[in-house]
Amino acid sequence: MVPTPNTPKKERHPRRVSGLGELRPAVCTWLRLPSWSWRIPHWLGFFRSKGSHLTLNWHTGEEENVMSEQIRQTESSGMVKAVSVADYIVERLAAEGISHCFGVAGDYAFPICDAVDSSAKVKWIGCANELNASYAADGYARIRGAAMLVTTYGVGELSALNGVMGAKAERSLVFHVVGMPSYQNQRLGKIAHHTLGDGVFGNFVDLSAAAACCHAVINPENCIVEMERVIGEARRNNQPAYIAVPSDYALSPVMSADVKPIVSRSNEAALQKAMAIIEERVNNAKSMVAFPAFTILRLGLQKQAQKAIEELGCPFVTTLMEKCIIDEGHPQFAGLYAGAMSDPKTRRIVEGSDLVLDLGGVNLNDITTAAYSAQLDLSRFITVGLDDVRIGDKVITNVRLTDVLSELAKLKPSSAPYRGTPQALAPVNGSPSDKITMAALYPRYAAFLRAGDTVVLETGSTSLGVTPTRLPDGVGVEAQVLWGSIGWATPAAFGIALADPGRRTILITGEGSHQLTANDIGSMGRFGVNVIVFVLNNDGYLIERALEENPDWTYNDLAPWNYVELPKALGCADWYTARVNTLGELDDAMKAARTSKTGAYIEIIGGKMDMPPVLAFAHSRLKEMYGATP
Ligand SMILES: Cc1ncc(C[n+]2csc(CCOP(=O)(O)OP(=O)(O)O)c2C)c(N)n1
Ligand SMILES: [Mg+2]
Repeated sequence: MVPTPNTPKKERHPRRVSGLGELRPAVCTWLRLPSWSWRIPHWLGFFRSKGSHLTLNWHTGEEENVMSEQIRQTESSGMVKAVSVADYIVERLAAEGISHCFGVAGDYAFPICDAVDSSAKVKWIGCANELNASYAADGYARIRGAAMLVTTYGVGELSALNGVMGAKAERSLVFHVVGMPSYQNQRLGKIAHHTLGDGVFGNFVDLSAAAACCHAVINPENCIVEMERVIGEARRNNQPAYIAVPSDYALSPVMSADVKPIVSRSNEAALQKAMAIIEERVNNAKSMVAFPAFTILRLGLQKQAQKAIEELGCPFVTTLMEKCIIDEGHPQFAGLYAGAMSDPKTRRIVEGSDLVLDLGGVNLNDITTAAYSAQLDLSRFITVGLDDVRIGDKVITNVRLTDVLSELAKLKPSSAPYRGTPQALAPVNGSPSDKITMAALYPRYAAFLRAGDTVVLETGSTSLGVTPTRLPDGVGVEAQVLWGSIGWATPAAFGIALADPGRRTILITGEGSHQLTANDIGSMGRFGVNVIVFVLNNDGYLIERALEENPDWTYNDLAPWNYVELPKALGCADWYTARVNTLGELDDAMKAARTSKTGAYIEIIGGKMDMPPVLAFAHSRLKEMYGATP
């Protein structure tokens, strides 16, 4: 059903009926669905395990609300109307806690776009391009636990791949739904647009599937089974799933299937075995430190991890990837660990502990270890992965992270709990007429941020400056440290803000990164998302200048945009905007942005080579970082 353009959403569905009760048996019979099929989403244990991470209606558990009005549609004759494959997919993903769908429309994807636009539960969020949409979906998934991204065949899905692959690397669950040419045309081998002109239609499936942890090519018969399979697998790994749907199949009625949702659970015996070893190691450890990993954040397990750490009483540290995962003012917080760039006390605690409890699989990469300067003995690690526990050479499988956290909270080590002295917020220095230096800027960010803010950090010099700075309690931080694709933060901030309008989203980006995806500032305005944006304009790619012997290569220079004018040009004429050259101007702009009811956009003029200490350190370790032949 193609809605009439510009018709208000509700009026597009005059045939919807409100009460499912009397229709349900008929629908079940018609679809030959067992009556419990209506309960599928309720059975998904992860809904409940997300706890406060998700605040969605389906928490109330009203059966009638589970499958939306899409499924209740009747023909004007009063007969129950078929549920199309596209409608089923949208409704099934809505039941995963998704209420927005990011994407760019295209003809092969029209049936899916229509199903979203017609859905009472999922709102279409058009982005300026598919890369932006994939970044926005990644941001959204980090907050909601899952996101939906719709792109069209070939040209659309391939443009999204970097963002989806980044979500895979960083463990963010994006359902990437792609509309394919019709099965009719595929079967006939027709030459069609968005193909290589070879009559082959499988060219891109493998490429897109590589960016996911699982994939399915949907038809009416396999739809229900395949949706449960990919949802189960994507949840198990917390990584993207790729779902390709030929356009004619998308409109076909979905065929019934006898299927139950797949819920990952620990094997009880394996869990007990793992816990027995962990308990023994914990009891015998003279010193122990916990590393809550970024996966805890992605799975919404912060409270559980905090409880386990509090019961264990040990100090905990974070890498850049877990900044503020638990408040930095927590008495057990022992600092940010980044190899040789750590505070000496933090370094001693981490590198000197005879037990390191890695909760979730911390990622020790070149960035988090400050150019591989960490000195960690991995034989002292117990690594609790999403689905297994590694202790030395032993791997115990089928053990879920959430269950290990619950069990850890029951251990009662005899040693006295660790109590650190929380680092004070850095003092705000400088006089109003001073130029803006990075040394003066980072403490100002810390002073500006407050509980209830989610700060989104872009790859670049600023994030390396902000992360070592103590931030106030109650501030959330999202960054793409491992994948590190510039341009990510602007659309990710958009997705994050949409996912949780109860918090204020603050975007901190360099101007070089911003140039890749700034056009979706327009979408922030369009959808009324009031992000506060800080753009550091330091005349080029500073981080790149620092990571080379020669800072003056011309490829690190940029077209000199008039950044402060962007919101106006992109449809955000009511936003607060300012370009600031001095500390006084910056302080005033920060105050105005904080009180602004609309979005705010501040262009900060910084020094071309003014970099944070960690970047200067990396500059001194280029050989270690990149690996040079001796
Ligand atoms: C998609 C992508 N392209 C290129 C890079 C390489 N790269 C990393 S940081 C960076 C420049 C960032 O510059 P800017 O945002 O201005 O931040 P600054 O370091 O200047 O503060 C580039 C080009 C990347 N990480 N991702
Ligand atoms: Mg720059």
